[in-house]
Amino acid sequence: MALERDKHIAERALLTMDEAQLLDLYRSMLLIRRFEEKTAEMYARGKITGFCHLYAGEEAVAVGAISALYDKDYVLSTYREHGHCLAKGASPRVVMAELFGKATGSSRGRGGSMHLFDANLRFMGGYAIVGGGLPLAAGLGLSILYKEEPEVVCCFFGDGALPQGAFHESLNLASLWKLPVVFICENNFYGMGTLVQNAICQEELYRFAEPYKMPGVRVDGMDVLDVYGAVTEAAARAREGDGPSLIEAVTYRFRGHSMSDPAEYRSRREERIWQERDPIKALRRKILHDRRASEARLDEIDAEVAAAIEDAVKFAEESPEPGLDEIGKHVYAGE
Ligand SMILES: Cc1ncc(C[n+]2csc(CCOP(=O)(O)OP(=O)(O)O)c2C)c(N)n1
Ligand SMILES: [Mg+2]
Repeated sequence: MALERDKHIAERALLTMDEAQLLDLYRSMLLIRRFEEKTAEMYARGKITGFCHLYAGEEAVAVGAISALYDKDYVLSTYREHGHCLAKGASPRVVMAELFGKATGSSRGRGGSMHLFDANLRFMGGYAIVGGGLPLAAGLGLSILYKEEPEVVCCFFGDGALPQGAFHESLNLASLWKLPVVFICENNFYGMGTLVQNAICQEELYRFAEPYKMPGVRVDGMDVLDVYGAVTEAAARAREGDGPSLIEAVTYRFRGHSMSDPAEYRSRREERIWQERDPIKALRRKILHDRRASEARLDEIDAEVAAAIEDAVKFAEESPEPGLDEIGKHVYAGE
């Protein structure tokens, strides 16, 4: 199975996109960044409690991938899923309300940060168990085959999921049954404080595709167009009945593993190097350099996004807590 890929895929994506599409990518990444910054602030103020993992720095992966899908396609993610849920179209209001534990949240305040879910948007969670989404993605893929529908499942997981049995079992079945799944590994170099090379025998993670007889590619996870190009190809392949793919997106989380992690296992220099590759600033530079939109238009989007985040916090603050009489409801399906 070929592991090489067209190096010009991102440039082609840039050329084929119109201004509106490029600005949508910019808006969507910026919305996630501002959302995560506000989440950190609200956490520090005690408005949000419990486990909370931020996605800042990795926005190009969720936005590039999900922009390459149709609305009816399915997305699964991990506990670091605020960005994927927003990129799939969830309202920042509903996501912020969920983080606040309010009744207006996407899981009616029962799930919190790690358990966002929206069946209408086909955002199928939010899983706290490392590797937990992969078997579910394979199951969804099988249900699509049974129903003879044209949809695709896009499953995001971290580098930390690769040593899990669930990863290998899911890729094996997905390949054997030619399931329409795009597996996207967000390689941010760390699983909590452990470096990839201290945990996994094969550092080139995309090479795990080879034994499972599916295409495997490594993309620049700080370049939204590179991710978009690779997922467009993989989703088309899945939709045509040619089975799954594995995409390794190399990226970096700008903050610690969770809100309680000061990230002392990595150097400030390393963090600076990656911050210089900020995916949002990179797209902004590209748009301006190629004169695809004016600085004033981009600033307008910045202001729109800032207003949407303020509105989301206000909504979450003013929303009611779930009532005590409802404590046993919505725990199981159909209740
Ligand atoms: C099965 C399982 N083992 C261990 C944990 C504890 N744990 C939570 S996050 C994490 C690290 C996972 O890292 P990675 O998959 O690279 O994702 P990232 O946090 O980098 O996005 C671990 C070990 C868990 N949640 N589930
Ligand atoms: Mg990781």
